[in-house]
Amino acid sequence: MSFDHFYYKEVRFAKDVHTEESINHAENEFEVFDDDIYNVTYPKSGTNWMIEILNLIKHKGDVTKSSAVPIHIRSPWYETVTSEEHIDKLDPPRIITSHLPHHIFAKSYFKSKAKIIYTMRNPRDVIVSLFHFTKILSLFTPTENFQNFIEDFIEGKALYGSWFDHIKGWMQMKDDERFFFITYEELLQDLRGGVIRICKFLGQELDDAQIDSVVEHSTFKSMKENPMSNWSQLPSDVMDQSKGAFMRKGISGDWKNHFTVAQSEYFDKIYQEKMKDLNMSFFWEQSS
Ligand code: PPS
Repeated sequence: MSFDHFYYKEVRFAKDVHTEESINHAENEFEVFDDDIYNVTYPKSGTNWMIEILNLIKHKGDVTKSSAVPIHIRSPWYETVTSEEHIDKLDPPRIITSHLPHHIFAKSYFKSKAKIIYTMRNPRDVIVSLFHFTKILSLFTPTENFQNFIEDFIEGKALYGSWFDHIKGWMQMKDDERFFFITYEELLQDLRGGVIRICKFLGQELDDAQIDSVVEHSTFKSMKENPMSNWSQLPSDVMDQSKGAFMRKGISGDWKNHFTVAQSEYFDKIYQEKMKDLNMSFFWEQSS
């Protein structure tokens, strides 16, 4: 997986999107407020979907903001070099996004009452989604070699490092009352149920019509058609969507169209080895 990168605490970051200073600031200097809400994910796991859901919940289903403000400005990735100006303009409660692993996350978070929503996705589908993403985002040098791509992913050479370490790191917080986790697949299966659970976690009381609106405007179709959510506002020299859409398929199991049987068996073996010390079972382990 080829992109101009540097390492910070053994995790790969992208030059230009991040700098040593921006990551150091995110880890050591960023001030977390008690009423903040953090949307944390490994890349390609449903980050934007959760931004849409959380912002719609915050505004009780009202779409004024989500149809006027680009998604990365509604909930900036706080570790990136360009986030500060957008974060400074957020109304409370701030909904802030991050792909940072647990060991680099804002130190001030751990002394705060702020909440985290952590969304996970079948890593095989994460690989496929990322593989296509590298073709449209200019910071990557795309490859056609899917086998190498899988190997790089397994070895933690992707942007933001190892998926396995990300999950295991954040799952240390699974019993913390400030931490809520959900999977992309659960949202696909029952979006309304997921929205209700998130509202409960956030202590947000929405009536049925407001919940309906959150659901309606956070479907794949609505987000794909919303220019403020489909990244079409970005110049094509940064993200070239003539080569493929950011809102690509939005399904579970597309990995079956990309992995050979041998690749699938190889990945399963590594997955079992790497995840064996985490005493949890995930949705995709039954369904894949
Ligand atoms: S990023 O670049 O890391 O922030 O990407 P991220 O948002 O985490 O993941 C992008 C994938 O999520 C899909 N997506 C959705 N699926 C279902 N419903 C909704 N509403 C939705 N919004 C985004 C998006 O299509 C990418 O997955 P793939 O498999 O590539 O389609």
